[in-house]
Amino acid sequence: MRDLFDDIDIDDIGHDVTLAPGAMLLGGFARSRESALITEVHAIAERAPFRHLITPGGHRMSVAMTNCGNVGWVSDHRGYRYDAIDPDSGRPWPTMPDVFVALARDASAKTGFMDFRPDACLINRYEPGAKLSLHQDKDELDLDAPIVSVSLGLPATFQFGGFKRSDRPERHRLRHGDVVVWGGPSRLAFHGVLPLADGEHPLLGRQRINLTFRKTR
Ligand code: MD6
Ligand code: FE
Repeated sequence: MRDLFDDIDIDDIGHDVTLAPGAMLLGGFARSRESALITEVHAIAERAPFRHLITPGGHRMSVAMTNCGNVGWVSDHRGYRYDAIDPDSGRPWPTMPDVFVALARDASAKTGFMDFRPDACLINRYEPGAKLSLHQDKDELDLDAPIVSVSLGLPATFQFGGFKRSDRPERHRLRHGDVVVWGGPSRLAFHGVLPLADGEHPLLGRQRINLTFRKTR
């Protein structure tokens, strides 16, 4: 029987790892911008607070979410969608900060996707125990654009699978400052995040923040 963590790459700290064709983990790529990123996350969360969305099936998500950009990802009993208005406030989502736009562009260019211009940034907040079940990101109209995913705070175990939910996913540790870029042949791969282990991060405390940048249309 396979041990729970036997396939985690523990040698990848600070290194770039190809996860699959079109998918790269850029180790520590966002580290040098950490304080500007965290300042902006706090400012966004003041205007559009983190909330636990309800899935169309009626479940409360353990991950709390907010957004910035022209549109934001929302879920309720009617389904998943991108909406220009924050349903909690009735106002547009906060503008995407320049430091976010530049990070998404720089990370995607390093992976070979030039001139990525996201119109949405979903911000996920994981507290100990929170998880994200295996899913595909397929609510975006433009599947030619990659997704850029930035990890801040506590480390998490990312599952990266195949194209069927039943394919056994690989596991990769995502640490503070790591960026995953994924597109092309990997764009519709299944992926998820295992329940967050408790811990204390010097900048963010007992939480992990994930930014995922998308071009939705
Ligand atoms: C997370 N990320 O890392 C959740 N989706 O907290 C995602 O769901 C994700 O990291 C598409 C591409 C990259 C990702
Ligand atoms: Fe996703």
